[in-house]
Amino acid sequence: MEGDYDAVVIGAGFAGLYMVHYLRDRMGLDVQAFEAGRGVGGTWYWNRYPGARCDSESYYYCYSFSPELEQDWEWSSKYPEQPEILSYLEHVAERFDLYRSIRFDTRVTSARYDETANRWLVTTEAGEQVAARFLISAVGCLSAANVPDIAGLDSFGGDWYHTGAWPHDGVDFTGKRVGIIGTGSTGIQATPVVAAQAEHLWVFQRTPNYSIPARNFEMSPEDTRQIKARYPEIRELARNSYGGFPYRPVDRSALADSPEERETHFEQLWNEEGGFKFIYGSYSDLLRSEEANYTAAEFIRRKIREIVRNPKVAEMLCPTDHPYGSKRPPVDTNYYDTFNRENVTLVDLRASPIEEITPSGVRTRDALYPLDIIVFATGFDAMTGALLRMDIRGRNGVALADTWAGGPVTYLGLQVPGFPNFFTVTGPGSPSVLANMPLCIEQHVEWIGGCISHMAEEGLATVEADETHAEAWVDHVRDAAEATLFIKANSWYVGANIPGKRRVFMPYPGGFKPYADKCEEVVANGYEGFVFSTAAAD
Ligand code: N01
Repeated sequence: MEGDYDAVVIGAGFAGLYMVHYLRDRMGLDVQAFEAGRGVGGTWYWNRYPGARCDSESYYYCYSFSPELEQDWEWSSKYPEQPEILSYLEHVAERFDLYRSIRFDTRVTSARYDETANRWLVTTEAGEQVAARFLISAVGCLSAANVPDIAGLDSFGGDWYHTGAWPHDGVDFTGKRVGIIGTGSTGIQATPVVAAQAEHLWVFQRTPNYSIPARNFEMSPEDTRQIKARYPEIRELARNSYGGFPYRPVDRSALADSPEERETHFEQLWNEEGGFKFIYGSYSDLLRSEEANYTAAEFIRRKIREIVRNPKVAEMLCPTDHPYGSKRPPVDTNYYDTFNRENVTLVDLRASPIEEITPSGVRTRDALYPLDIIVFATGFDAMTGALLRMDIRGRNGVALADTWAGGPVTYLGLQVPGFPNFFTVTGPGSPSVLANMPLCIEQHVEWIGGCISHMAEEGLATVEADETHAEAWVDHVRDAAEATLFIKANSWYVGANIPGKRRVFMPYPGGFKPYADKCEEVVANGYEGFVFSTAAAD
């Protein structure tokens, strides 16, 4: 055994960094974090693909726990690029002296709960083993890259990359024939940037997507000054909102406006605001009413037809098989316009699916596309993938993979029955990916810290989600999802992108504020739904 800690944290992205800071510096615990990457940053460490940038606005896609940090850090633009967000996280790690508590280049492969000792035994890829009383997963919701199992990939004579494991030295597309597979948020960000470099780009599209222009801009000193002066109000707005975004709540149905009024409103959002305001700051029922949603979807389809000059290509780009926003809405810079370039071709995989990858390129049912580089923008085994790639075993050696065989079971996305003293930051069943991630992370970290403090004050040895409460929570998440249009799409929210994955709606769609209120209510009711013990094996 190479260490015995109060807590082991897995991951050093937004979640892991704050978890380490909170437990170590605010609570005085002995904490060790493990991180598979060579540096901090999590998703912002791995996703270095061209065009990678945040599609939430910088002024709220950041920590709120330190007013000094908030005031000191300067964001260059509304939607900063990946290197800038990574610098921010490196700055946080340095500023709060977190590096000394993180072991890098160290992948956790298994964690087993030893009931007699009340310890989690955590093993790394190199075979090192440490013990800890608390095990906290901060592995992120979108960190297990999904490279589709396409016949012949091994035989490909060119280079291929997954966007979520991008080479640190970058990739030079100059003079290359490039294929991008996937048109989710990532593919949509990468396409215009790769197109500007490559000799020719083929975009392999299985499902067309609704993308909203980012309308990015440089932050002027005056923008920054105003935001910094308003931070308490901005954070308050975010904490009291559905999505964790600091937008004024809109209480109007899209159907309450006349078609002309709606058009004016959508035009203003599309042309001036851009980004998530189109969905979260426009009308209150876009994700609840098919009729209301249709008005937004039609508006976007009209825009696509206006922008893309070739009517056939425009039609191929128009989504028709799912409501707007039922898949995570992408935000772009010049995505649709890129299909007006001579060197870009859209390939419709619905009409002609990929059959194999050959030494020279991608073969669909109808054609062979000779390529030098293939970019897989094919997403992630979301929410459960990174957890299940580790062998996590709770009481009686039961594997998390078995407990979750029918889909993830958690109470509030925080704990799993049968896995004492194991917490998941933004686990399945929490708002996480449906809301502003840094805010969701802070709320979870502080809740977990509060729970551990409570245990110390009361002399409690273990905490564990009660099975009945966890099952009721899973039912509640499902019911909440069924009241929305989210379930109308084959998205990664339901695991549809991973062949064989059980179809379960994983994030909590009831809203950040109601969720945070529920977490507080649980505490006020003596941690209702959590079971504590004073001795480990009672
Ligand atoms: O992944 P995705 P992503 N053959 O799963 C296609 C976050 N993010 O990396 O829709 C052919 O959304 C798949 O097709 P289909 C954000 O939360 C944040 O783009 O399944 N195609 C789809 O088009 C986002 O939602 C930022 O039919 C295949 C694409 O690949 C999440 O990450 C930036 C295929 C995958 O889309 C994931 O986005 C970027 C196959 N076998 C991403 N398998 C920020 O700025 C999959 N596809 C914060």
